[in-house]
Amino acid sequence: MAGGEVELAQSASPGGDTIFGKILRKEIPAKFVYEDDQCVAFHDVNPQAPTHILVIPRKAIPQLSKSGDDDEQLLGHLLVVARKVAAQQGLDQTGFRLVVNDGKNAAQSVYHLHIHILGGRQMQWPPG
Ligand code: TR5
Repeated sequence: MAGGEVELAQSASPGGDTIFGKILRKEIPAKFVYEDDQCVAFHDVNPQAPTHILVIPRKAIPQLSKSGDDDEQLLGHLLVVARKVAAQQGLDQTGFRLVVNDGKNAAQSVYHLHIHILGGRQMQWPPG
């Protein structure tokens, strides 16, 4: 099955083949603020707010809609880490926004699941 082969290829190359895979494998540098056995968090290279950090799983899930029910613990863990990182950055005092872009209409540009943590300024709603 083609989908299965893609999954196998991704697990054969830890972190997958995206730019985030290279960051996970420390092949290119990033400003890490958090690491554990399931995920890492680092500063976005093109920040859209005074604080803009990405939380990404070590598992190469391309996007939220491609995650499985068996990823439930990992997905919850990413949110817990986002909460901890936001607090570490002092954003729990003022508020912050979490964003997960999924697919073309959401303008996802890197197909390795990531949660954006944005803070340090007043956000607007609705998002563009
Ligand atoms: O649009 P989506 O939700 O896919 O977000 C992808 C995010 O990855 C954007 O906010 C980019 O600015 C960010 N990005 C892209 C690169 C990159 C990065 N953040 C940190 N370091 C990066 N490197 C080294 N290279 C990138 N191409």
